[in-house]
Amino acid sequence: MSQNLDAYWMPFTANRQFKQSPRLISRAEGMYFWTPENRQVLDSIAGLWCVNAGHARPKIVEAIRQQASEMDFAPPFNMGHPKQFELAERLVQLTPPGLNKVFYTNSGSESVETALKMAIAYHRARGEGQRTRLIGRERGYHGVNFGGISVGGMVANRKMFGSLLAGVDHIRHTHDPARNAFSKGQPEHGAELADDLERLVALHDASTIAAVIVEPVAGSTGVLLPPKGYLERLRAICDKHGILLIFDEVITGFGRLGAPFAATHFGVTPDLMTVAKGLTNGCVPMGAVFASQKIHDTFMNGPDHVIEFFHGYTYSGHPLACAAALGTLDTYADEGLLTRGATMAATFEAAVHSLKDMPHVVDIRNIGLVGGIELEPIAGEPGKRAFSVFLDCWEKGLLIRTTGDTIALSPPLIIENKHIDQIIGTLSDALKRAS
Ligand code: PXG
Repeated sequence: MSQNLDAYWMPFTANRQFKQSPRLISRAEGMYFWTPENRQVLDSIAGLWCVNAGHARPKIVEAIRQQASEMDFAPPFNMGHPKQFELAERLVQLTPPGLNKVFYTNSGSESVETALKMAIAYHRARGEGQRTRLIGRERGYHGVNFGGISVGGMVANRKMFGSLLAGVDHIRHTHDPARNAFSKGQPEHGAELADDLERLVALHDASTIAAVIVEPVAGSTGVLLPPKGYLERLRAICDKHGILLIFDEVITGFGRLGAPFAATHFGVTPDLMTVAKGLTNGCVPMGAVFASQKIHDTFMNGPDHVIEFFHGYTYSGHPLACAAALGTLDTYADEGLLTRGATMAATFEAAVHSLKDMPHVVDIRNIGLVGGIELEPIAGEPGKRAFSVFLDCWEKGLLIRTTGDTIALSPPLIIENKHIDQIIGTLSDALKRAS
């Protein structure tokens, strides 16, 4: 390796391990990456749950190219550019009914901060300024900014960073392998875990709680599905107590479950929804918060010339991101990708569950085009076994993702049967070799 790797401090990476044996990718197309040495690697994780239409799609590439030459930047405050409005109009055609306002951000983490701030400010604007408490869920992942790690529930992402936001609490997670191991799709048991919110209402009083944030399907924390009836129950408890429900759809948005959003798939509509990733097919950083008309209108109450929501980013609705998102939505529409996952789900489910009897496998979970394969950890060395499978697959031309000892699969929605066969074949060989 002639390139100097010293200066770059890599995110969420074991830097020293990486720099001893670097893994570089330098080109991508369709379902594949290529290394600088031109070795082909199948992408079974859509980059990082984001390249839902596959890599280097012509309409997206062209949209970015054109926009870069037409207008590079437009100030987002007090000024607008046509594509911001066009994109918002297109997006609200896809969102569940009622979520018809779009606020732009640049990442999932920023979407989460924006939604949390909106929730608190909304209650204040309607005269319930004491509703400031935010409720997350154990094992939740909501990005890496302070609000997100405060409501998040992954200990490694929290413990190094001090006391975090005050006034946050967590409901229990829904992972219950004793009752639900090897469930296909939504597990049978655990709807009653939503009642844990009632416990926190009894403890803190509903009048202090602004919002609850959950991932409809948790990805980063190991592919955790909502038990049947759980999300409906959470929605009902929020309604009963005037608490806003926020769905973090950064991973589940844009076709991952076989419907445009998890909210669409499960038939449960939140008050606020956070997205990013698949919004631009991962091509240009962008996120968004979808808000209900009611929340939006509550802010529109002061004098006309006064800013209603003191929040926004220099790059909110960046022209390149808007162009990429429009090219992405065109590609999704042309190829029916936002529902293709539903067509492929049964084949994908059977393939993922065929790994059941492989060495070390203790649970398999799936929904739409998401698969989670959980391995028994090596005693005293959590994460090491799954990471060794990751390295083995990489050597054999397959990119997977691991979190703890769970292998997560989330392929581009253009996946075909031959790719599924390659993923399962490579993975099963690696599992047989894993110590
Ligand atoms: N919310 C959810 C539900 C996410 O999955 C974020 C927020 C933050 O998005 P940004 O764009 O700020 O990274 C995410 C991000 C993994 C993995 O391995 C997943 C994410 C990020 C890094 C790793 O599963 N999701």
